[in-house]
Amino acid sequence: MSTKKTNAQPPENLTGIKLTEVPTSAAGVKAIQSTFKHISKEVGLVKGIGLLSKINQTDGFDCPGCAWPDPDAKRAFLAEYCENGAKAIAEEATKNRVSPLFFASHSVEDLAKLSDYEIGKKGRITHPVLLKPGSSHYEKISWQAAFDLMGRELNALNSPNEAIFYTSGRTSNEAAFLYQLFVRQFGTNNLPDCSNMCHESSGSALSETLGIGKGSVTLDDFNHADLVIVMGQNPGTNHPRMLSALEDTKRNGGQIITVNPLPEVGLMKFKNPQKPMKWFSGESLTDIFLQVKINEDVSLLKAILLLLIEKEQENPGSIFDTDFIKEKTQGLDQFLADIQQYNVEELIKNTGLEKNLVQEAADLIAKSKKVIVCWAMGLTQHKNAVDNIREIVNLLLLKGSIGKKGAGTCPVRGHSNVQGDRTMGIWEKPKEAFLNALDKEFNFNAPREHGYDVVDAIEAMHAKKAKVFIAMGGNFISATPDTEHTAEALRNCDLTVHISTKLNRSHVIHGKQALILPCLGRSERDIQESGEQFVSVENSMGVVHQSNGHLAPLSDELRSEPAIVAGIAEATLKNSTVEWSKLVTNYDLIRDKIEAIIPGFDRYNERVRKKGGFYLPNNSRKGDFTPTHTGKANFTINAISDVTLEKDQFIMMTIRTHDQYNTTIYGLDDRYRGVLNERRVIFMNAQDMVEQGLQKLELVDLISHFNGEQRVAQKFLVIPYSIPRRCTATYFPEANVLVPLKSVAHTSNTPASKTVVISITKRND
Ligand SMILES: Nc1nc2c(c(=O)[nH]1)N[C@H]1C(S)=C(S)[C@@H](COP(=O)(O)OP(=O)(O)OC[C@H]3O[C@@H](n4cnc5c(=O)[nH]c(N)nc54)[C@H](O)[C@@H]3O)O[C@H]1N2
Ligand SMILES: Nc1nc2c(c(=O)[nH]1)N[C@H]1C(S)=C(S)[C@@H](COP(=O)(O)OP(=O)(O)OC[C@H]3O[C@@H](n4cnc5c(=O)[nH]c(N)nc54)[C@H](O)[C@@H]3O)O[C@H]1N2
Ligand SMILES: [Mo]
Repeated sequence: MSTKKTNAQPPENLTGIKLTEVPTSAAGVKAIQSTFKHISKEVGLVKGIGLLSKINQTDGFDCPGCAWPDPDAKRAFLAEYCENGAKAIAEEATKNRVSPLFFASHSVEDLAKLSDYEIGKKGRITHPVLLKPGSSHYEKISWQAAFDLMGRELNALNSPNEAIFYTSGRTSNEAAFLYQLFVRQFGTNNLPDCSNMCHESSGSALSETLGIGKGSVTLDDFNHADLVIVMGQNPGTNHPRMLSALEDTKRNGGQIITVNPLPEVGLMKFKNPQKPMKWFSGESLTDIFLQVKINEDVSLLKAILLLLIEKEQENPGSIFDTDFIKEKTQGLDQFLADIQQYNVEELIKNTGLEKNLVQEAADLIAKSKKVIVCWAMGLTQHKNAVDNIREIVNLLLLKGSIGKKGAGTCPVRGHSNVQGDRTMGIWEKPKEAFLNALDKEFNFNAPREHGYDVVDAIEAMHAKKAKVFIAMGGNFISATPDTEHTAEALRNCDLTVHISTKLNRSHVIHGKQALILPCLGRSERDIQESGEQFVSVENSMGVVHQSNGHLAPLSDELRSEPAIVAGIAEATLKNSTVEWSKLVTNYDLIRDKIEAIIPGFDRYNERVRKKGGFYLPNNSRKGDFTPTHTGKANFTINAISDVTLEKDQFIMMTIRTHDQYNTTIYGLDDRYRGVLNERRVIFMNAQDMVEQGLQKLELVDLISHFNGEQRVAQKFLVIPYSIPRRCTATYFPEANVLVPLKSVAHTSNTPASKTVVISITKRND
């Protein structure tokens, strides 16, 4: 499964790189210029400004950019938007159209030759289209014919478990709830989602240790924290509005430690676009920057913990919250016994850091009473990702920093409703209580056997154990690892279906037959029989609120996601106990059903209409850990990285540029890292380059090594960068071909797309 190449990967053409100085601060004037450049190009200036004024306002729509929460009450005067939120909106509200005429003049094969950037720029899909068996072009199909085809194919399977139903995290609560209900009435739990590749490791670690798979903090906690530690996250690009919260922490006297192999510009200096008068203060957000080696966070945390334990032993009760530990936790003795076996010096050596810097960080943590730890993909996408997060919990438990103001866990979610989709039951391993409630309300027997997650779904399709693939949003081929292997898996299917807003690579890497069903985006009005509807979403901090589209739909043919699910369900299920069409006439009816089944949604329709929405219950926020398997918060024993590099091997992390939203490529620049007009680059330590005999902008191939297998990605340009020795970085999706499908995090099964072992070879051309 390796070097064979098809057109599943983006083409290997270079686009004309320009290198600039790495900027010294994020946001500011350049961000505003970039915002207006993207909206005027994609949407038009007047309509674009109208749109910006509605993002994240209480009467507006939820920004599809990320899951960072909005302030509970006070919202910025002009808008709660950021440069990258504006780009996300511009992408969705684009003037460009992919119509049946477009498909008539572009074959699937021709489209596959385009880069993801070029494919995305073709625009929004206007009509349902079908690719018939053996055909070269998609052609128009009626909605009913599309639903009937899906019903026929699904019912022809030997077992419901031969179908896979993927979800990406933009799907609203209402659509997600109907979707999982349909899938379970059809008879399977095959509900993989983007979360499997994202924060699954956080969910696994937090449920085990604290009894809830979600974070504990609210936005207001950032005003009260003594210390915020930001690990494995690049908020300047991926959650720009988080920088305002970090600014609040600093204004209130708190401090910030950043742990990252890269000095990400946004965390170093930030110019709040909402406060231009303050741009000249030039204050740095980060107080202590720990430039850790990739996947050495457990070593770092253990070193810090040992330094803290030493101090605590000198003066018991001075560093740790002994009352909290006694009352609320279990497992301390085993944890202490285990960690004492490690040697601080060796741990620090693993991290690549200077001891005095680690000591400085430990001293700051020692004196802080209220600590928040934030993290994202830099911690969740490694083989020992779950250990990373469990070790963070150990630290917070020792400090008594969970369940009180100004302290707690903050896994920063990606997609704007990825957390809500899970709450709605998009999960291949549903809880018994949830299934019981579904059975009772809808009078059927939901399947109990666990379904496939993303990695298992790919294996099942590859082994021809699954034959129909349906995706509610997302871009499966470009988001998943092992591109060529995954492409073979999709091509094995009898039918692939994508419910999408925009054209993407997954539409052209298809099964024997393929459907694209175009849906409304967040920014568009959703009119059903009873009138205009709103949907609801849950942000990273468990606030459920409404999202109202304001634009006229770009085509009369578009349907809402709930309406599409209802159409598929009616064409597929015989004698369903659910009144699918009726539920879609008025989304209040869907919300009533959600309220009947999922705890925390009482008076859903009333409370979601309140400005700013409502908080879902969260046991760890209240310091109640009774839902864990021991009834207490659990200390855990965690392993340090076991990756060993042979001579001439490097660790590679796959990260995002400032100009992309996952697989949607807004542009070819990574302004904050000084790379313009090129995505096929590899960042390397300058000394490593010397040792390898590589020059700046040298053209190389990358080869990944896993269990004796090799995978190759051709034509990358080497860029010297501030990154620890033996560590490298490339962008996804271009580097996904190198990520082995079977290289996953234990427990969460998340692809280890930030620990890829590679070697680098010069090209002769
Ligand atoms: N504009 C924009 N916004 C987005 C997205 C987008 O693509 N574009 N994607 C959304 C989604 S779905 C998600 S999940 C989030 C992703 O948000 P992030 O997690 O911030 O995204 P990545 O680019 O994957 O960045 C990972 C960061 O972790 C660091 N890192 C990598 N490996 C390690 C490690 O071993 N240890 C430590 N300490 N750090 C490490 C990298 O240097 C990088 O700074 O953003 C969401 N928001
Ligand atoms: N190597 C590597 N791989 C990774 C990652 C990484 O860091 N490194 N990150 C992983 C992470 S964190 C994630 S979350 C996944 C993302 O995986 P996905 O969620 O599958 O991918 P996206 O790129 O977010 O999906 C974009 C597509 O969604 C569709 N879309 C946009 N808005 C809507 C909408 O409102 N409704 C519907 N139905 N469709 C819509 C559009 O057609 C668009 O092309 O990728 C993962 N893959
Ligand atoms: Mo994500």
